[in-house]
Amino acid sequence: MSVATSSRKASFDVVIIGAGFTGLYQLWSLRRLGLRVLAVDAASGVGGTWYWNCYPGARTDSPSNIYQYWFSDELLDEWNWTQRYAGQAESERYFNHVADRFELRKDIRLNTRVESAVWNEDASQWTLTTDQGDALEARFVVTALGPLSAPVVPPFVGHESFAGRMVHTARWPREGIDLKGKRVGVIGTGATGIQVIQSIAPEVAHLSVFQRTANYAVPMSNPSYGDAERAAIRAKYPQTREAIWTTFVGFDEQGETRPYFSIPVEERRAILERLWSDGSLRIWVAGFMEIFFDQAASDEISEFVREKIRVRIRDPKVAAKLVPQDHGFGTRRVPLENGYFEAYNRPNVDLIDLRETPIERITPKGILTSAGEIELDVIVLATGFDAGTGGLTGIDIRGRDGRSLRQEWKREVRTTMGLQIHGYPNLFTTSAPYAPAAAFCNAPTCLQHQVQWITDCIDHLVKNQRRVIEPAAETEQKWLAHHDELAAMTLVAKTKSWYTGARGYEGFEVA
Ligand code: NA7
Repeated sequence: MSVATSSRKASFDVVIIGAGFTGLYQLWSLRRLGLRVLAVDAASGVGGTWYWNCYPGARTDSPSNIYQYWFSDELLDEWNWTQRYAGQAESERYFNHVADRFELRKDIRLNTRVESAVWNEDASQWTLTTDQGDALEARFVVTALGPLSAPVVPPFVGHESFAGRMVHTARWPREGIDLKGKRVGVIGTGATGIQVIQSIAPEVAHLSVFQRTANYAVPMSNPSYGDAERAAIRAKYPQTREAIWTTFVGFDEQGETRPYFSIPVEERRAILERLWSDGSLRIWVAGFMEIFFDQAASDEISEFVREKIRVRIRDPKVAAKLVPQDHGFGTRRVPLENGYFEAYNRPNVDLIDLRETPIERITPKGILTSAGEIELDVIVLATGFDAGTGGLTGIDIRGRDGRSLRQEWKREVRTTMGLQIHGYPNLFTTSAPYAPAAAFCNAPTCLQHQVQWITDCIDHLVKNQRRVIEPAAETEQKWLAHHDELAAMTLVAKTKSWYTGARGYEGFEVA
């Protein structure tokens, strides 16, 4: 049961917006300080990403022994992951278990979307209004909106004219959609599109994949776990817990320390083979750091991955379209896959390369590209999210002197370490832009780190009777300059992707 809402006005020490991975942990942490805390979520269940993304094939790309909370040994002992990479249903069950186990639900208000948050200078507090008519007063606000929670629906001409069913993957109906025997089009081949495509290809009558940018992907090895495997994993929890805080992106391995080109070519190849056969993201984030910095190393490693992909696709013309050529391996988010490239060997699957034949419009019957109309019963939009910013700008946030975050971020996105924003006192943000942890980090590790920092900060303020905290403009400026200086050294910053906030950049998006 969530909090009863008979009175629409209520006061709290902290209101947390979001009851997903971050929000649940933030609620648990702040409640332990003895504070009055409320978490609010638009969904009808907890779990955030794992509540909303119930499309076919949805699964984590982080191993279950890492994609979890570390704050409770009892929880670590009692929760039994059934496989290396948990599917959406298992992840959602985990968050529901956490909410029950730690009696979090009594301080969670579901089915409630925060519409605005206004800072009151005289009272040094925030007032939040919701779509349920609440006015929630809070000294501190923590946004736990997730980096990828505001789905992007590209403004294709004729969008509303489609007579079939059109659905974004992050708004997949919880009762599912029967795709058997249907003609389905999937737009988008990021991590989500890849999972959908490989999952539905065998069941649909025909699948048309609309690809704008070809993606690298690594084959996932996803063994089931029995008691023996779980015992072995649990025995390593103390080391794992230690390791994730110290590695490059929050996984449990650091990777090669020797410079890439100091290693003989045969040995380099052998290391890449070993990393590849692990069936995980190790080859990306626990292999060679040079893929992020050194063009020559990036070229060699990218070619290794291209070879691996190419041999799995029967038709060389299709392979030429599916094998990425325009960016280096690992400069965009690398998905794991399971039979994705083989899906294109099926007679019922077609690849439409939007760089050759762009989408002109959506029609009542399907999608019209420059090569003609493709008739469809269902269009699946796997077109991603307004990453980092979308959750925050979806709320009308008014800081000191009535300034609007939405308006300010239209001009320039700014934060101080992704944790606070100048002009918005007592507002703490998680998974926000410019955090060291914003995107290029295993989210669960870095989000837990952010929650711990915010908890310590609020604890400090309360204990020391300090009412307000806000980064100074000069501090923010220094942080942004430091961030940009480091980012500019990477190949990631030179590549268009949701990491760098790029969207609709190919010039053929029909607005
Ligand atoms: P992504 O990775 O942002 O992928 C979105 C996909 O949709 C990508 O292939 C885009 O092509 C494509 N897209 C977006 N807009 C258009 C238009 N207008 N026309 C054609 N194609 C389009 O989102 P995902 O949901 O797959 O993954 C998000 C993260 O969730 C993932 O990285 C994991 O961390 C979990 P593009 O590549 O931009 O050319």
